[in-house]
Amino acid sequence: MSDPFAIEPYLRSTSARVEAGLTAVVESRRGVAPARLVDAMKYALLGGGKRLRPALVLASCEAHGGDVSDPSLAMRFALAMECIHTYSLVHDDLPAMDDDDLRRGRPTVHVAFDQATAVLVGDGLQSLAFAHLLAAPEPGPGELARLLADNALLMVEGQQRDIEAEHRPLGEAEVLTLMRTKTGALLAASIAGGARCAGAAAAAVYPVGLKLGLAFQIADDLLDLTADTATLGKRAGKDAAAGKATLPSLLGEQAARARAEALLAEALTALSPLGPRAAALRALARHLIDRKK
Ligand code: GRG
Repeated sequence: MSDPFAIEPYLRSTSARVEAGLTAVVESRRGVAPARLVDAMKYALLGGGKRLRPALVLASCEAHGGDVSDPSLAMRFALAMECIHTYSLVHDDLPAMDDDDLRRGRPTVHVAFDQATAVLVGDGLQSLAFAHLLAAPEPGPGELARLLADNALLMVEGQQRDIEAEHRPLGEAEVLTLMRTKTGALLAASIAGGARCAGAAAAAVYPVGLKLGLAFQIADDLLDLTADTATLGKRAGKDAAAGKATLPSLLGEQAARARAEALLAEALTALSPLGPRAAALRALARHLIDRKK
């Protein structure tokens, strides 16, 4: 049975709220920090991006019966999460890493500004994420900050695995570890953190988030093979050209797609006891692998 929840309007409305919040977070440095850095952080944070991680935070909090209003702890965590994710994209695009000139349909930060500024934008966004989260008046930001820090660290470790994989072939188990850390960690932390904001145990939800994180990365690897640069807003076909080990390259496209579907089905089964208030989370979970960009 298909879920009747309309995911596109939900994403449009959460994105609008998240973008207003991100604007306020970065503008809080206006007049304090050098204007060029504030402008570059704002350029990185706004003007594109699907905002899937903040949407997962909010949908997971809602699914567990929590408050997702604009001044809530969940929104604070969602904004911190998007700052961390954006920092990782800015650094990943640098010439020393993936050397990309296009991101979210626009020139990357080091192209629009310069490399030193892009390094500082990433560093600044990371600090801003924790400063914003830890300024919460509600109890509990410390635990969420720990969750965010642990998973941001896993992401960095995953990035190192990815770099090392350019020089040697990986087996399936190693590819899965790479995917779990580089990509899965932040998605899992989004779902676990959202649940925590509602008073649920983050550890109970994290494994479901990891399944969805893996499914998301498989979908991303398939899109890299099948979608075009204009649709993706980033250069398509780069992973295959670089000979990167991905699940589609190891198993073939069909088997990889089937794996993503199986992971989604397992996650949806785990979420089913949450009932109707998890409709947005379930629809988002499906969207992670059905998306076209
Ligand atoms: C440089 C510390 C450091 C980490 C980099 C996120 C990352 C780790 C690298 C980006 C390259 C990549 C393909 C990562 C896998 C995760 C992923 C698909 C990120 C893109 O996420 P989306 O599609 O992006 O949610 P938007 O732009 O929509 O926010």
